[in-house]
Amino acid sequence: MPPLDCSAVIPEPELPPGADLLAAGRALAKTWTVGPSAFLADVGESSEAAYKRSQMAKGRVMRHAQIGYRDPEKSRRAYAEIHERLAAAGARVDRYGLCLDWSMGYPRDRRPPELRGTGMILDGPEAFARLTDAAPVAPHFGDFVLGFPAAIETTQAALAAGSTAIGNLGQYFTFRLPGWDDDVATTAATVTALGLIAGQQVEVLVHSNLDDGFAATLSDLASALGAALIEQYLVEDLVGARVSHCYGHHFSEPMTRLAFQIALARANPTPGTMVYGNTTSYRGDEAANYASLAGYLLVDVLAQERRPSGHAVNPVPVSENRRIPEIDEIVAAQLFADRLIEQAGGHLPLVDPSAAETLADRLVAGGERFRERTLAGLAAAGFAVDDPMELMLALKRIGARRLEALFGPGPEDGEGKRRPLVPASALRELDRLAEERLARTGESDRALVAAAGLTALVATTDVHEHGKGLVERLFAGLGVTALDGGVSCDPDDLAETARQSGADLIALSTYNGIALGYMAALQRELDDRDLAIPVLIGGRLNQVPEGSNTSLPVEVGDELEALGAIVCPEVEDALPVLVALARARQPAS
Ligand code: B12
Repeated sequence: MPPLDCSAVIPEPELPPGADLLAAGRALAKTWTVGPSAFLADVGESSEAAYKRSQMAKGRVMRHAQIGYRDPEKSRRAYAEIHERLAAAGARVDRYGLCLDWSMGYPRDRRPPELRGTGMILDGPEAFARLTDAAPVAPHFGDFVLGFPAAIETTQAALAAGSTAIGNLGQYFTFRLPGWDDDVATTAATVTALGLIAGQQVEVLVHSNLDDGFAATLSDLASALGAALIEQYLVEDLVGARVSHCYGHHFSEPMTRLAFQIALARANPTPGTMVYGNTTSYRGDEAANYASLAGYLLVDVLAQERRPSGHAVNPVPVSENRRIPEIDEIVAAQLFADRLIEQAGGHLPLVDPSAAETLADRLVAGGERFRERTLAGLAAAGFAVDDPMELMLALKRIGARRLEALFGPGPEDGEGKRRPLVPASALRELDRLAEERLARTGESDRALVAAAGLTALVATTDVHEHGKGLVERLFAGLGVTALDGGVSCDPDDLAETARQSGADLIALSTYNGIALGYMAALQRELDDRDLAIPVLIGGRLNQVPEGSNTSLPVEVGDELEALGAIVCPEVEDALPVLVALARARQPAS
């Protein structure tokens, strides 16, 4: 791993100073303050953090639900209806994670209409307030606010609508908006918005979903905890606000899930926003997904009963691996959670937490080591680690994998990698899936493909990169060279890399409900370059139709095929294409 070169990472002769951006944000706090909300009025608290502390003291397990439909009226209906139906059944949802569409990340006057995804689009502060007014549930604007070019305007609207938990710092580090390359503007907007939050008269939590950020791609859970500690240094020491962490999507093993909760609560005593559902375990039909739901939720409930950390538990609806869940499905999952919490009562004495406590010790020690080594290593390489603007930009540009290779807490293995102190389950799961799928392929096909020396360009249209990781693992097992076409790659860049690399095929993974528009643009770019190579496409191949009155996405596989793509519902569906390419390469005899 080459040492860090500060001028290569930040070649700009000058960056806007972090102190000036924070001051500008604090100045905005004179006019943009936390507005009234149905939630704060109902619970009689000044902030969600204060409410969380009071519920923790009572030992009550709080609940989170995620909502956000393309149609703002449907989102408003969901806000009211879920609360009302649960209240009628004697249950309560404490907070809503409000899922803005990714196109809301662009400044309002530069939002590209063709890039509208599956999420909610709110047109200005009044629309934010109309939504949060609909029921006494804490509004958490957790996605596509902090970390994006529009961070200042969306933070202003979220505060005015009474939100006192705003995120998502994790997304800053890993998400990229299509066609937007100005990461200096994104960082400056985010630091200013952080100043605006720090300048509030009431406590506003800076939310960060670790799984949206570096944690999804780090191989060591101790590094993931270290990433939380680096964010804590950034938000608390440099900005003067409080950071509140969420984790959970990728935490499939009960032991590490519990250990991480213990470790995080020790490292950061600020109440957590929510513990996310273990959504990566949702692979089957709804009945199978109910087993996954019960499995992770029981761990989360017991964790909160043992040692409340403020995280609301999140019963994710069982349809979520197919598409955004309907209102009925959210209500069903919440009612399931309500009964599970009731039934969890007698379980605690059955649990011996000593192994999880020991693992938590290792996570905290490793996490602290990662933070110390990263900050010291960056400072030694010449980065101004006391300037939030420069520190954030440096971390984002260097990226999780390189930071872990350079400063990770585990010992080096002699081949440029580190042995994880506590291996992350998500990456091991991909290894297992690839082995299982490889075992299903026929011996003769494998031999044919391996002999052909094929090269594939593998890329994603958005942040989801596990599909890409699986394709790369499968291709490695089949003897196909997988070139890295990048994550969140624009169609013109992908076509150009295909031309320059001479790849035999493109393997594209996409999840954000923009597959059709992306494929059409990619095809145009390939045509412009006279490239006629197969494009294999997999992931979540759906889109919200224009003018849809349900806001739910529909499958677009047939339309993708009409555009010339080879649709692959499963990763092994790539095999016939590889076999055909290999046959075409054989001598005519
Ligand atoms: C993990 C995950 C994430 C992680 C991604 C981490 C990472 N670095 O990769 C995080 C937490 C960051 C994330 C973020 C978001 N996510 Co997400 N995420 C998922 C989740 C849980 C799993 C997807 C996954 O990785 N599966 C693992 C792969 C290996 O398995 P698979 O998907 O079944 O793929 C199979 C095939 O499709 C095939 N395959 C896949 N790709 C390819 C490519 C080729 C060439 C081939 C041959 C085959 C192939 O291989 C697999 C096995 O056969 C799904 C829900 C679910 N349970 O599926 C939601 C989901 C995909 N996410 C979704 C959304 C909306 C988002 C967000 C917009 C949410 C938000 N508001 O922040 C953001 C995305 C922001 C952005 N900028 O893009 C939606 C998509 C909605 C839709 N299209 O209908 C889903 C379906 C959840 C939902 N119901 O809301 N997410």
